[in-house]
Amino acid sequence: MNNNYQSMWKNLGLDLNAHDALLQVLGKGYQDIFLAQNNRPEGMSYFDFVMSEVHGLRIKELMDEKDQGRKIVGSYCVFVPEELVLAANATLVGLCSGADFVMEEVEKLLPRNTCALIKSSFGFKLGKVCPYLESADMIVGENTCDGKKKAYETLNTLVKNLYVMDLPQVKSEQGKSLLKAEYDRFKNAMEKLTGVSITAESLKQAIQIVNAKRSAIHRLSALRKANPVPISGLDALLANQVFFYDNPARFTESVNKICDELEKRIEEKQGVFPENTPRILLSGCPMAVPNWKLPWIIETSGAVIVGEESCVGERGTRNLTDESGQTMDEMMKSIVNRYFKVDCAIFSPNPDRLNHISEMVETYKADGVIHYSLQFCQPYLMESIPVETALENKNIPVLRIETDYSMEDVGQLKTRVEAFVEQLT
Ligand code: BJ8
Repeated sequence: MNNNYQSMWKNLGLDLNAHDALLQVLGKGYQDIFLAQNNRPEGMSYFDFVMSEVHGLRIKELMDEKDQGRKIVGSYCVFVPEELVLAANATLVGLCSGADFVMEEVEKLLPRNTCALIKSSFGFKLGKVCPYLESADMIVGENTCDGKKKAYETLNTLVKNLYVMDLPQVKSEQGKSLLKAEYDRFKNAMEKLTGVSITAESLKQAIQIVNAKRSAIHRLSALRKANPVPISGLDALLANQVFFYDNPARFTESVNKICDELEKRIEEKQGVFPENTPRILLSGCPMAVPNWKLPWIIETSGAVIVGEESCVGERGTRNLTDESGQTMDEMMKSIVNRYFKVDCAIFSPNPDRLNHISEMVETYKADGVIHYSLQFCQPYLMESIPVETALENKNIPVLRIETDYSMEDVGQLKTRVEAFVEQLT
């Protein structure tokens, strides 16, 4: 990565040596996992570029935005509505992290049996290696699982700009009212942060921008129904991950460009893997960059991933916000309606998720489901059992995986995944 960024990283307070080490690992992982794939769509070169500059050019762009008075908001959850951030003339970036860092330091603040996603976010803060976190003018936490809820209390002692959003845990009318009240409070907080009043016009425009981004991802997902599949699950996951970092309009354009290419590939029956390769639906916890371990194992074990039932995937992008509202009240209501449908495992009960998994199996013609939970993630580990039962009742093969960010279990996971794939052929 360009040496010119060193002073920018230094000004952000990063630990340059540790950060260099992280970039090296990231670069090597990307090379071995993504660039080693065959038959990739040409359009993926855009995402290769984005990833090569994910701590460079993109951060420089954010810094330029800040110089022009725009605020940067960081978030750990898909419940933080990008529409309200954009309407207040700010930029939203994802902060979840997918790699272990300074674990000894992290475990002084968090119990060992905390999920890797939370620990990793702390590691990136304590190790001073995340330019997104350091450039954020506001960091939004949310009361979702117990791990996150309690971790934000500790994070609040490490950062000066944490805002915690309360979220419902039940899909009831009271639950919806709580979400509405919290989105109203967040709207006020955004206006206070930026000094910009959100108007019906700016909100409508923001809704359209975010809908366009989600629609592009819907288009990409739909193309994965084809046999042979025109894009690998790894590359599709990457697009879903970049969704959280990139400039929204540029992202939309780039994904649509890839879709044009994939449509041609489908016409020509050109796939990344041979026709009739076993098709896997991946379901469970979100996968943040650079957590590519399991998808890489699956796609080097004779199968292709055709969909992600995950917040970095279809759970996060499934629904669009109704664009017909004209007044602020109508639009706020549409936003609440849209987000209230997100079926995160923190909700109880959560039957929609089970239905969506079955629906996705049919839509993407999956031969089997791999359910992925991070170790110590109670919501998704608990739900993995009813998910397995429901799918097995429909004669859909399921493999339940529980893992973390370390590479220690790669051999063991590969053996289990290969045996599962074998059973699908
Ligand atoms: S809406 S899935 S992005 S909360 S893996 S930290 S659940 S113990 S990430 Fe999530 Fe929002 Fe829900 Fe989606 Fe807790 Fe589990 Fe860790 Fe998790």
